[in-house]
Amino acid sequence: MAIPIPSRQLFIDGEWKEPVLKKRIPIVNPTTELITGDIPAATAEDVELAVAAARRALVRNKGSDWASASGSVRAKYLRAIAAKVTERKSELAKLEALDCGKPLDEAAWDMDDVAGCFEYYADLAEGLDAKQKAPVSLPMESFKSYVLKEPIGVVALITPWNYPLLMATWKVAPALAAGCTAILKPSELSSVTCLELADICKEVGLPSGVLNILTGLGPEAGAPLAAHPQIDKIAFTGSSATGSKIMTAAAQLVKPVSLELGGKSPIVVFEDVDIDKAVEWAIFGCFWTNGQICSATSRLILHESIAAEFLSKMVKWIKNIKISDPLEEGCRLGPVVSEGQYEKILKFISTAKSEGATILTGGCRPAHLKKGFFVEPTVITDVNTSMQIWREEVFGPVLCVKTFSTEEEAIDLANDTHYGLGSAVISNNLERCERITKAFQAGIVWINCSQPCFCQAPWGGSKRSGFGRELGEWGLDNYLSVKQVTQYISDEPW
Ligand code: TXE
Repeated sequence: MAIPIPSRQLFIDGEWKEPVLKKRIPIVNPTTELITGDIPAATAEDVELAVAAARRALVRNKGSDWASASGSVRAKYLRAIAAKVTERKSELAKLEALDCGKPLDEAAWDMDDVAGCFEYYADLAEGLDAKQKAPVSLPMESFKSYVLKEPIGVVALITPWNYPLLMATWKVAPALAAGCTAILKPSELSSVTCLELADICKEVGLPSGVLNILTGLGPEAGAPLAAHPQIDKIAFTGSSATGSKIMTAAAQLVKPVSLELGGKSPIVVFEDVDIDKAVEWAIFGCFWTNGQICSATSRLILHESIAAEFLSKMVKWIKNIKISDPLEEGCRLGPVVSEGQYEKILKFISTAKSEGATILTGGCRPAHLKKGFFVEPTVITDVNTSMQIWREEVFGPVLCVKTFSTEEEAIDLANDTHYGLGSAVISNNLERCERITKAFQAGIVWINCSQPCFCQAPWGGSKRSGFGRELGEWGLDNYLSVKQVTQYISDEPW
C-alpha cells in the first residue's frame, strides 16, 4: 500500500534546481522510524535565486506579469491546481500519511480541503476584477476618490508540519489569487506534499517564478527568507517562539507580517448537555490529528456535577480509538510527527505527574506498538492553574481537565492563558452560549462543537496566538494593499 516518496529538488523559477550547497535532509517515517528518502535543503544562496525569480514574475514585462494579470486569468491557474490535487488525491494523501503520520482518511479529507481552498480563492480572484476602483464618497464635490486593491508584492510563506499541504494552501491560494508571487518554505519535518504541489504547478503551466518552493531548515532557509529586503510581506504559521523571531526580522525593514501561532484552547462543558455527544466533541477537539492542531481544545473545563460520568464515558471512548500505522484501515490515531515531538510530549506528561496531577488514562507509548512515535491519548486530572500542563501548548494527544461550579468561574478558567486562538462551549442554553462567546478572549468560538473549519470563515487568534486572519475574504486582504486615488474634478481653481 505504501508508495515510494519521489526524490525532488527545490522549485525555483518554474524549474527543479539542486540546492546551491547540494545539502539534503533525511525524511524519517514516524511510523517505522526508518529513513524513506530525503528533501533538498535550501540555504541563503537558494533564497536569493527564489526571491529574484519571484520578483521577475511579479513585474516581468509590462502587461505580461502575474500582478497585473486579471483575476480571471489567475483563477484559471488556481482551478487547474485544484483539479490536479483532486486527480492525485489518493497518492497525495498516502504521501501525507507517510510523511507526517496522520491517518490516511484524515489526509484524504485534507486533500479535499486543499482542492476546495484553491477553488474558493479562484472565485475570489475573479471577484477582484469587479471590485477595482471601489468609489469612496467624499464631502466635497470638487474631488472624487476611489480605492485600488493591489497585490502586496513578493511574499514569504512559512508553514508548519501538522497539515503540511493544507497550511501551505491557506497561504499560497490567497496570495496567488491576490496577484502576489511567493516563496513557500514548508516545515523540514513534512515537506513531501509541498514538493508535489511544485510538480502540479509545473504540470498546469503556472508561469515561472510565480510560486517558488524552498524546503530546508528554519534557521538556514526560513530566517534568510524572512530577513530578505526584497520580501514585501511574511505570512507565518508555527510556534510563538519562531513567530517572535520572524516579527523581529520583519521589524528591521518595517515589513507587514501575519502570524498564526500556538494555542491552549479551552472547551467549556455545562451540566445541561447530552453527555455522550459532548464527550465525542471533547475527544475530537483534542485528539484529532493527534492533538497536533494549533486550535486543539486541550483544556477541558467541566461542570463539577457531570465530571465523574463525563470522564468515565470519555475514558471508555478513548480505549476504543484505534492507534496504528496511519495507512491501516480504520486507523484513528497515528504517530506524532517526529522523535523530537514524541520526547517533548512524554516530558510534558512526566512533568505533570511530578507537579501532582493524575494521569487518568494514557500517558505512555501504546503497549502493542514497539516502533514509531506513538503516544496514547492522555487525559490528565487534578490539575491546577500554575502547572505547566495547564499553561503551555503540548501539541500532542494530551487533554487536561479542571472542573467549575459557576459560569463566571468557567469564563475565568477559559481565559486563563496567554493564548487566544480557539475556544468552545457546549451547552443547550443558547443564551448562555452567546454570553460565553462574548466573554471568550479568542479569535474563534465553537458552539456545541470543536474544530470544524471552513475556508469561507476567518481563522486566526488574539493574545500570543498571533494576529491577522487567514481564510475567507480576510485571507485575500492579507495579500492586498489599499491605494487611495483622489482626483480634483472641478473647473474652479483650488
Ligand atoms: O515549530 P517552528 P516546530 C508549535 C508546537 C510545536 C512547536 C515546535 O507547540 O511543538 O511549535 O514546532 C520555520 N526563521 N507549533 O519547531 O519552529 C520551520 O522551518 C524562519 C504550533 O516545528 O515554529 C517551519 O517551516 N523560519 C504550530 C516553521 O518555521 C523558521 C504548528 C514552523 O516551525 C525559523 C507547528 C526561523 N528562525 C508548531 N525557525 C501551529 N500554530 O499550528 C523555524 N522556522
